[in-house]
Amino acid sequence: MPWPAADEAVFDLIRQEIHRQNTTIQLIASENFASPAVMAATGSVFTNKYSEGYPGRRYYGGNMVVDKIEDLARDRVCALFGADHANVQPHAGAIANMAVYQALLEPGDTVLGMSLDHGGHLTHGSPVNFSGLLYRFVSYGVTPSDERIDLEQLRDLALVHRPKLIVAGATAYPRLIQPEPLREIADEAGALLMFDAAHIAGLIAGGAHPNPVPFADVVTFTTHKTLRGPRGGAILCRSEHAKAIDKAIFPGLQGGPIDNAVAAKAAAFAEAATDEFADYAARIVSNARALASALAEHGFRLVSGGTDNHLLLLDLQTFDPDLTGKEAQAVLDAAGISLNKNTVPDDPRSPFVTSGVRIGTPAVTTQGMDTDDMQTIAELISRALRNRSDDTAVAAVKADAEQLCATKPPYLGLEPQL
Ligand code: DSN
Repeated sequence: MPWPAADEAVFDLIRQEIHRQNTTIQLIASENFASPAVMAATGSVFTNKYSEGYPGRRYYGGNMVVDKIEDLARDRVCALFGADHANVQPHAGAIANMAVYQALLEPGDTVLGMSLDHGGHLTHGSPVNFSGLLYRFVSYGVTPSDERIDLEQLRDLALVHRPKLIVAGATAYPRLIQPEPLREIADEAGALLMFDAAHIAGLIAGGAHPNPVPFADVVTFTTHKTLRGPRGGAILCRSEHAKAIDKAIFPGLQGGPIDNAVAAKAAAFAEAATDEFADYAARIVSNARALASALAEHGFRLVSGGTDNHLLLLDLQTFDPDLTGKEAQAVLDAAGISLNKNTVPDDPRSPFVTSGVRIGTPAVTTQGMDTDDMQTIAELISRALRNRSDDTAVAAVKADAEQLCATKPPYLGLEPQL
């Protein structure tokens, strides 16, 4: 076939990104390194197919193989989490959440969600997001004393506002979320319960965190975070909601599914069902705990005092009142450590500046780093931030970060493929 020659401009940038991922430390809590099987499925010929509809009910021809891959993905994810029904077509977590709202709510309905600055997500009712614009969200948060979800406040709000839906789940909350008390509150208030498990889906699949599926009406998640699959979303629900959820995704919100992503999701769901993955999920948590204690020893304050999951939130205000999350992120980028600025509960600074940073261990755990490496990473973070006005000191941290990564590079020898 007369294919065009490899596009060197694009391939050169792919090589640069492979180099960046191999030589710097990836601590963004929502990122991971996908496996060769997931990468191969993502880059497969399923990218060429259009398949609006669902297996056995498509609008276009030629979907005999696509039907099998989507059925495989649905069966595998239902078995993984013990769910009645799955929709594996959402292009992203935000669209999965949007579909649940479209399926279960009318515009203007009242919903309870965790506020963004206490660890929630934009789609949990932020006023600048479709969720806050279309629905009447009421926010719950964490207690000022222990910075854990304030279940008493949540219950009071639920009984006063009588929401149609309670949204659980978070993007920057370092503690375990027990689904059972949330179900009890939802039942008491006559509300449905949605659990957004985007961040912790891999921890749940690996048995490190409780499974919300038996307690929630609907569970949404992304497949690329702790679950270590391709970019995308998925929805699990009780059978009674299956029709409405499927209809909300297609034709409600999306056209054709991204079938190469569906194939890669199927690959990731099989990987997540293995004993090796359960061991991986446990190591994500033990690494996060080790990193949290080491950072505390270096003088950082941890929101809620530590972590039970894959992430920790550093409140920089006591470490150095002049250091913003924005500056810390920039300094650490220069030092070969990638993480993100993040608001801390009741942050006096804006979400673009912030007083904290969020740090996650899913990616470094995938590349084989252990609790000793977490001590090293804590030392590198501390050294870079303490010496942030000294370019030579920051460059020395970058060299040390590169040396650490060289012991466990995630993508050794990887080359872009034609
Ligand atoms: N961007 C994701 C995260 O980092 O948590 C949430 O959508």
